[in-house]
Amino acid sequence: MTIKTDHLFSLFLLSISFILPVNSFAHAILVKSEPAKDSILNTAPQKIDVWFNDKVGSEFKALAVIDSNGKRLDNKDVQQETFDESHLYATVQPLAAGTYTVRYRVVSVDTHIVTGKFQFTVKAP
Ligand SMILES: [Cu+2]
Repeated sequence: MTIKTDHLFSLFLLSISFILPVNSFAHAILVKSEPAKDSILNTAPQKIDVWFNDKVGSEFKALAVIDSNGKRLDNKDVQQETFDESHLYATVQPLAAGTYTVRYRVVSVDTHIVTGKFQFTVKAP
């Protein structure tokens, strides 16, 4: 009985060892942004910054700011911070009051493409 249970347990450990490294090995996750997710701002931002939990690839990176009508208002100038490869930023055109969606796409160190979005709102003056 004990032997059988131990055997099952080692099989369990073995299967976990195949699953865990995939998730723990540098799959990029957005950890911070400016403006913050769902924030309400008195002043329109001129720049959008996003930070991931690990460095991301320099290729295929994308950052877009879209208004509620679907119009793109970033300057299509996404940059990666030289000394912090987990940090991307882009400048934006003057934003009127309204809610904006930020969309991002990056390549993780584990080669997985990660996409996501969040919103922020600029208050009417
Ligand atoms: Cu991954």
